[in-house]
Amino acid sequence: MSSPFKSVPVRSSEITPKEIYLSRRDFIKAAGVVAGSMALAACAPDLAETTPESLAVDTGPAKTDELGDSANTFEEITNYNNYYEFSTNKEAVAPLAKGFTTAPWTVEVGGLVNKPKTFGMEDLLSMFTQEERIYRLRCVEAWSMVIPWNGFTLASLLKMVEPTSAAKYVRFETVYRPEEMKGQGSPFYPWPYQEGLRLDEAMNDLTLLATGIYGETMLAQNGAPIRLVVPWKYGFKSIKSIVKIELVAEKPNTLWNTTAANEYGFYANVNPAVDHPRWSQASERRIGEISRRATLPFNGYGEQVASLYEGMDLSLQF
Ligand SMILES: Nc1nc2c(c(=O)[nH]1)N[C@H]1C(S)=C(S)[C@@H](COP(=O)(O)O)O[C@H]1N2
Ligand SMILES: [Mo]
Repeated sequence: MSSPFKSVPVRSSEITPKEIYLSRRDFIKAAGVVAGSMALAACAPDLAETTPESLAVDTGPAKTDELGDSANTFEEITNYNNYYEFSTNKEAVAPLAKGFTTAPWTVEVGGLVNKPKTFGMEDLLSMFTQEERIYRLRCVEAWSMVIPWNGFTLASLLKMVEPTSAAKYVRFETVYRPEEMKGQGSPFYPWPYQEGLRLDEAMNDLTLLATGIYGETMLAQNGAPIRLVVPWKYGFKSIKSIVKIELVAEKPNTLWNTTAANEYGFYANVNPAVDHPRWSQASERRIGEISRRATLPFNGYGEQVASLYEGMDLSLQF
């Protein structure tokens, strides 16, 4: 019926700022200057006034994932986003999300657990070890990035609330705040955004609750203050701005599965052998690269997660 993940033409007024600072970044690279606010101020004082906040972030030495792929830049990660609550236009999300209220914030964890608890963001940041995880993110639309997240494992949170033996799935819910998120006025989607995982997927050590990127507090466009990251699944599983986590007995509904069940499955494991009904999933465009690269089964994380799906027909798990 509706057309999920439609590509919206980008107006030049939206492209311009990005073009400016991307080319500035190239200039900085070419000049062999370490990206940092001091260096920028010294090299390009005339442009300093228009410098987006993000450029002041010192991303430190180059980061790579375990396959040797370079992390995308902070600018790329924070200016090309899927977040339908704000916009269906990836370049428009960052400006629209500016000023979104992320504090105070609580995450209610309950359902089939012995010790339900509502956590304040401060608790989540202090009670759980925050680590860096450099993961590939593969969108179902066939673009990808490498993102250095900061966060903690979902498993550590779930262990604290003690799921009962009846709990088989985990359901996640994004904040519902249509005053601040104009996209939630769209009648085409069943708001609030919901997602779900099987309990063993949720307990896998790769599954992260992310609170930061490049060591900086998460920005609104990336799902501040806390979002899920499931790196072996298509990006839409990695739900943003979570306010509720519920342990349940039945497979939960998800926004995308409800919207177009034939296009977006519950499992949504990255699988180059199973095409989306409207496009190939065999290859992808890594943001910042010119030629396409092959998509890897389970997005390259098969060693850690393939055993979760033993006996399942993966050709059906689009
Ligand atoms: N609440 C919510 N979560 C969401 C989305 C969304 O529209 N709303 N988009 C998803 C999709 S399709 C992708 S690819 C990733 C993008 O994450 P990023 O913008 O941080 O790269 O977020 C996912 N989580
Ligand atoms: Mo996506």
